Amino acid sequence: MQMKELSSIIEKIQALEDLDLEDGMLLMESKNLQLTGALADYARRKTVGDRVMFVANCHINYTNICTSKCTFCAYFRKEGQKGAFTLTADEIMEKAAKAWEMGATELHIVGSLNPKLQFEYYEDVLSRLHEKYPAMSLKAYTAVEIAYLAEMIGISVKEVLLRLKKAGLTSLPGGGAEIFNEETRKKVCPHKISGERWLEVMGTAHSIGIKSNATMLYGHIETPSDIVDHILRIRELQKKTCGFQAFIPLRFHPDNTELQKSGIINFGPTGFDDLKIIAVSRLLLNGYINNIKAYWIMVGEKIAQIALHYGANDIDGTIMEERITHAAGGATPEYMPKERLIHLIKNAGRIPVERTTNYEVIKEYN
Ligand code: V47
Repeated sequence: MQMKELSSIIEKIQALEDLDLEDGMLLMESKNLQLTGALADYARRKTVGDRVMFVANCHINYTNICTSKCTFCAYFRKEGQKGAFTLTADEIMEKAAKAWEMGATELHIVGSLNPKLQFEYYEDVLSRLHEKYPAMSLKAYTAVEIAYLAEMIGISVKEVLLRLKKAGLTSLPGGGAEIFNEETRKKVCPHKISGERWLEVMGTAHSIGIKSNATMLYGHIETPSDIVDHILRIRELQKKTCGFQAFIPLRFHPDNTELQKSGIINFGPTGFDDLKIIAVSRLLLNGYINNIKAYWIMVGEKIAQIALHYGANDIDGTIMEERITHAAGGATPEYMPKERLIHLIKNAGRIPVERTTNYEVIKEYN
């Protein structure tokens, strides 16, 4: 596809008009990555300028015992299986103490659907953390975990969220969205809540003042139209709630997953795919969700840096510990010191800005 074929899109982007499904498909099918990237870079500059955000954060995965058994996941274990674990609240406090010492301002706490854990555990973890470290934000529990808790104890999603907010919850991470298309979702996560339900939980969170992120898992069996559809459904909800703070495309890692073991998928996405998805995300969401994250843990340091010229304006953070990608063959380190994040951003010609979870500026590194 040459420049001429993208010309209708160029005009729309210049006029700051919304791109639709057809425009998204044109972009997805184009092999003109440089032009797509240049358009996304233009859109990024128009809305957020040259600042690139990062956060001093620490991921804590509290359990890997899960009933969901998603075919793209290498992280989960069955109860009693080798490698299964659940952290106690004390163990989580120890990890938080280390993160605090290392300068973290955010804890990203995500687990799985573990039937042995009572609701009090989730509340207790947040309230103990919040009491001891009130200055650290608690970005915890995906929409999938929230829906699971509501069902488990028979109360509404809103009540679950209100109780967790009271205990210290700051915001929700964007995990569990995977891919919304019903047919594809049935194959990659048949036991997980539907895409509609995921969006409903997020809408409820936004309605009571809890911001969240949104993600999309790409590079498995989804089609280009699944990608465009997924992003546009997120944009639709954002038009109503304005509650999403960032969009994070998650690069599928195939090692040790059912999708790979069954021979359905042999390879993960290429560098071309990674940059294309970042650019398309920026172009479809621009003006609605203005923070597009290049998650270095999944795309790698080099692509994450280059993605800053393809529409991304956020590079996530220091992370410190990561299990989900690494269980599936992720080869990046688990920790990136702040100084290195700053170096990567500056070296790409951008202005590093340390942010809070809710995108307030902590410090600009000029
Ligand atoms: O929901 C699972 C994905 C997600 C694999 O909100 C996999 O700031 C790749 O949501 N290959 C969890 N991905 C991670 C996540 C996240 C990460 C960083 C920042 C934020 C944020 C959210 O990881 C899961 C699932 O979509 N995942 N298995 C895999 N094999």
